[in-house]
Amino acid sequence: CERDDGKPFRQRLLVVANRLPVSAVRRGEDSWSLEISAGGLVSALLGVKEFEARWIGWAGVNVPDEIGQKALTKALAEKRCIPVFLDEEIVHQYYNGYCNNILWPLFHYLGLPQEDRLATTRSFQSQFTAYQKANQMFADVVNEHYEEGDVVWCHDYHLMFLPQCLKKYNSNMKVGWFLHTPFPSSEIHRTLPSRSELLHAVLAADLVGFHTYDYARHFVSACTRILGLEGTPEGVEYQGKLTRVAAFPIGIDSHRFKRALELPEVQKHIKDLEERFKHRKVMLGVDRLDMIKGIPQKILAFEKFLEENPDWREKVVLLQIAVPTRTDVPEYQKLTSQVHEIVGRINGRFGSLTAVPIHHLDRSLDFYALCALYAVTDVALVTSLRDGMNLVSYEFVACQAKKKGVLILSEFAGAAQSLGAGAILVNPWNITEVAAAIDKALNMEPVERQNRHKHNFEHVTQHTAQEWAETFVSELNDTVVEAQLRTKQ
Ligand code: ADQ
Repeated sequence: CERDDGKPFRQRLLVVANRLPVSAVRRGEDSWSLEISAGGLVSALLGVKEFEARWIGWAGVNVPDEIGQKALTKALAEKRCIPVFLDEEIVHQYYNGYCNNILWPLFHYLGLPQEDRLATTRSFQSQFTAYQKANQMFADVVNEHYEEGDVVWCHDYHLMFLPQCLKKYNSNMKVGWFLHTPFPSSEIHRTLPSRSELLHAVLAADLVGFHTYDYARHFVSACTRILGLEGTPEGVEYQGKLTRVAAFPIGIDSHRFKRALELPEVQKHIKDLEERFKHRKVMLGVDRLDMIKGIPQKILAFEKFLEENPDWREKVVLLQIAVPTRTDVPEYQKLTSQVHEIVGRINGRFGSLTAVPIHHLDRSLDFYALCALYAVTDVALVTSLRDGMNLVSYEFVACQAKKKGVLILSEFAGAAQSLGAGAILVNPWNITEVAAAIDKALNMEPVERQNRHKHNFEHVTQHTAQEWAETFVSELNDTVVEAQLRTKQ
């Protein structure tokens, strides 16, 4: 197998994530159409030239019949993807239940679901069992396709048991695990009934990675306090070996945004938007509609700003683009109505016959439209209550080479550690503080804007997604070699 430039690949890389980077739609008994869903992880790995990457994951559809499974496997193979087939019950218990109802809120400091605490506690054990079972199903598929020398990179909170399952099959497999969310303080992790099992399972990996040094430190503290293990600056001593624990901050493919902004169709889009909002400053929010993104808090802060600054009412607009996710979960449905209600109230209160202060869209935007929006924005508002990293803040900075707009960024997003010096950092729970930050951003002198932008732009263009992936995989290779040398000594 060869790379595009004709050189041989250094190694095979098996990327294991809950979802494959394609969505599958069934067109007939044995025919499928596939659509690539370009998320952050996909673009990160597309840029990795040294490794021949294969994806293993769930295709997001229930395929109960053998004919359908065979046809989908064949179609996916052309995209170097290998499916894990999960039935509806497993998806309900493992994905909707344990992953999204328990681990996701807990890792973002939102605790267990409030209204349904007792019901959740009762169903906890069956969801946890399904979680282990699903992880074993992923491990079976990885093991079936594994070849000696491959590197296996497991992703995210859905697959915390995977390193342990894989090492049981083959202790020589090179296994890394990376968490895309925060890892919370050990005091939060302690409340989880399966706290120890999850830590043991992750520690079976050779390398454990997080977006920030703080998350890595929380993980090591959880291992020392809950499991009584020895933590070192390098990681955790576990069963006679060192499990390396480190921070690997993700980035974006900034060139992709630069190239898009040069396209005539994107330039046209930019001109149209500039014409549409020519007498107003544009503020922008782009988020998945999720509790962790702090969308209601952001809008309330904007309301407070308008309340305190009547002169700005006709001169500023907030564009909030929110992609609906997990729409079948009642808590997410409630969040949607809450956001609609607040937006309606504020537009009724401060709008006029010719202009409304907030444009709220409940949908995803295509890549080019998103780039154009980033480019015309004066102030971006990222107010996550917690966020592993937050790539929207990076994407905004990448598209601001001309305008040099201001980023208001939550101190609880991982990105605050890398873009903190150029952004205005805020506590998203403090609406007065966020309103004051909006005021500061809209009135900022050009020289200060340029200096702040320069700092962030350098970071975003130098610490790319490709660098992130290559650093992780190289470190994983080195960790295994060092461990082998240590055992020989
Ligand atoms: P997410 O929670 O999905 O990712 P984020 O990092 O901001 O959050 O990435 C979202 C991606 O979706 C961005 O590429 C953005 O452009 C896109 N997107 C969001 N809203 C959109 C819209 N309305 N239309 C079109 N595209 C939209 C998780 C973690 C993060 C972590 C990433 C990567 O929660 O903290 O940064 O993984 O590790």
